[in-house]
Amino acid sequence: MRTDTRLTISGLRVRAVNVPLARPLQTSSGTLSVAPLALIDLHTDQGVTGRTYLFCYTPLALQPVCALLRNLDAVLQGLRVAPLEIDRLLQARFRLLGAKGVVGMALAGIDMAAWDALARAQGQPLALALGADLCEIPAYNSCGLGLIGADRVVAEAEQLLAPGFDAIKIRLGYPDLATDLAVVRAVRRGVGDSVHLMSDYNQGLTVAEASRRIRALDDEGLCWIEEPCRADDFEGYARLRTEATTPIQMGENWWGPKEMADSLRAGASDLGMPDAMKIGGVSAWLKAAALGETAGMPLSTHLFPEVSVHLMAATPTRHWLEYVDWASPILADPMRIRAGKLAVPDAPGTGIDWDEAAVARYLVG
Ligand code: SMN
Ligand code: MG
Repeated sequence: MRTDTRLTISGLRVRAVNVPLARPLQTSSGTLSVAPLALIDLHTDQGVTGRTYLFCYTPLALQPVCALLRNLDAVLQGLRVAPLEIDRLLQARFRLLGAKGVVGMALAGIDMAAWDALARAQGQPLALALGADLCEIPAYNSCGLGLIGADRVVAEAEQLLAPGFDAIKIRLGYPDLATDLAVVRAVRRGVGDSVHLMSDYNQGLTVAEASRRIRALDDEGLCWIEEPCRADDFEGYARLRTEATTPIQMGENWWGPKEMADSLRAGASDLGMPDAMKIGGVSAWLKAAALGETAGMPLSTHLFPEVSVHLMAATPTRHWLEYVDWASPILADPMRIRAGKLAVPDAPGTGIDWDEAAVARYLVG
């Protein structure tokens, strides 16, 4: 007997939550104390529901993202759950406005929810539905080590390693290079040589200042230096790359595979870390993974560990998964870390289901 798993969209449910961060994060480009999340439930006539969340960075953007998603409800009703076709249609619909920013976020959310629904309808984890297999992905803990100063970083580094991680990310971009160096050296002395240390400037420096600091940090054994300066200055990055041997990492601000391709063509970075949302969802991630493969570039993930772990399983040049627990309080089954790795969950779809009591607690619209 053939089981028909074709799905038709019956509607979107969109909710806004501000989830407090267990550990507020100060970066060189602003402090994060809540995770403003747009929760999407994509309902189908067949009773299957696809789910995802969007990370809106600031509560100021949360309601606009939700409002746009709600406007798209009427556009989506009755369409087949065919993410590539939905994307084609919505890209055309937003051609005149452009599909970055709030629009790009909404489109990525619809794509991720649609892929979740497709995988659930097959009773398979998303990784399997993409043709990849269940596996374990090495992860670094990114839940802390904001700009808290050299006297506090060692204790926090130890807390971040405690669940079994062997890799953590340090935020840099203190007022002076001496403090950046003092922080990195304090963490290294505190945690030992075997721990992988990533670092992230969150676009805080000019190219000239980045050049000075990157050269000074070159002997500290960092896995990478991330976003030293403005993320769209590919030429500046290409220059910086030649000035030190520590790999330069960027990608969380690539809006779509086209910007990633431009960045690769400019030779802007050694490593790439597309963001599942800004790159455009699951469909676009697969294109980004193909670009990474053809360029021989190791790819890591940015935020969204729940969907990203499936995407990494389907990424030929997979490198590190960024672990953050920011959505965990509202998830029925938050991700579990085993010996510093995250396993692709066995549940159908991405494995995202809401803890409705927690959602009700943090609901703001
Ligand atoms: C980051 C991303 C989003 C919010 C705060 C900090 C950071 C990272 O750039 O890569 O984790
Ligand atoms: Mg970053």
